[in-house]
Amino acid sequence: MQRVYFCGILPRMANTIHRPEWHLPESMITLEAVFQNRRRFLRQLGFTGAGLLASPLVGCSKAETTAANPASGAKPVLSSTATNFVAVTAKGYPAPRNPEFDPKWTLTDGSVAARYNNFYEFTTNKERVHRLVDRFITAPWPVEIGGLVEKPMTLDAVELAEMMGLEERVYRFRCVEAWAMIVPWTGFPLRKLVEKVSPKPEAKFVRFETFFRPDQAPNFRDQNYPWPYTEGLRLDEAMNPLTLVATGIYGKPLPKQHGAPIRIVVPWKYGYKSIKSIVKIEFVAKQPTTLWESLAPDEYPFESNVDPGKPHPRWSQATERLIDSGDRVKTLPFNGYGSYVAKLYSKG
Ligand SMILES: Nc1nc2c(c(=O)[nH]1)N[C@H]1C(S)=C(S)[C@@H](COP(=O)(O)O)O[C@H]1N2
Ligand SMILES: [Mo]
Repeated sequence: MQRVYFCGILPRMANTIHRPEWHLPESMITLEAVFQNRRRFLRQLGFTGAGLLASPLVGCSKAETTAANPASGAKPVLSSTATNFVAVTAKGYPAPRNPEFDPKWTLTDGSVAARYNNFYEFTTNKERVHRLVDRFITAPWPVEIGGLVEKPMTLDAVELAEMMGLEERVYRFRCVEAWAMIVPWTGFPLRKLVEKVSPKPEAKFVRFETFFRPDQAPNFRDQNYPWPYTEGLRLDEAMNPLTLVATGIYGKPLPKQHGAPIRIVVPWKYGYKSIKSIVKIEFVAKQPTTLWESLAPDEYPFESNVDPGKPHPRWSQATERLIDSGDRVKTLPFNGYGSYVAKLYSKG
């Protein structure tokens, strides 16, 4: 048996043994390059004042401090990738927070979330993704929306965001590996986009596809997976008001490691359903094949709703670890979103 960190035993594709790679803590890496980058960027914008250089560019948005984590007030953080700098000029940011999704939960530290990512196109090592995204080009970014619809369209991710309008929502996020975070996403409900393209009556599922550019992300060549990464939802899941098309996080456009420039967020399902850096959205009649389901159907089935009572074949799903505090908390059915979605799965 051979193991991969997230997705474990891969019956058909397994030909590599993945071991964890331990890295120097971020604090031991020189910040000089980051500082120079930032200076160059601000100069391009015509800012030279020292005052500006002292302000944080990456929102480290702790909504509040807690007893468990008393030192978690807003603290300045230097960005680890040049990507984050795009944020300063982007239109529509920060977007107004939707009061329906403004819970009084403590947000995960944004700099921790930006350095702990699953993005297998780059590497299977969550702590290294943010350092491997430099060659990834995220603008321009045409998104093709088609299949069984009356009004197919192809437009740039930036135009799409402008057309749909942006809002912010704080959501819980639960990876199948039993880690979790609470983050503010910026985006718009997928439902709005579905209505714009008018699905035909035969359309029953939505299929999503990520970019496939071996010259821009190293793991396309290194890992023998059935690329590109694909995912899917039933049409009623896609239409649920919770399903978000995200273009930003922590009040800024998505950094590359979080799936720039456009991704899906499905908060009641395991994280792998929340597909990143989407190039294609297709309406189809049959349940589409997804990358993880094709690799290990028993472990990563199509539906994949968060369920503490249903263990993964190789580990319990009863609890989860918050990535910044390390606190272990109980996992909730549908990741706490049962009032929105349980009805989608009740028979009769
Ligand atoms: N294209 C693509 N999308 C992806 C993944 C991936 O490897 N490639 N990983 C998924 C998994 S397993 C998780 S947990 C989330 C992680 O999102 P984050 O890095 O923004 O926290 O992205 C999901 N979307
Ligand atoms: Mo995940």
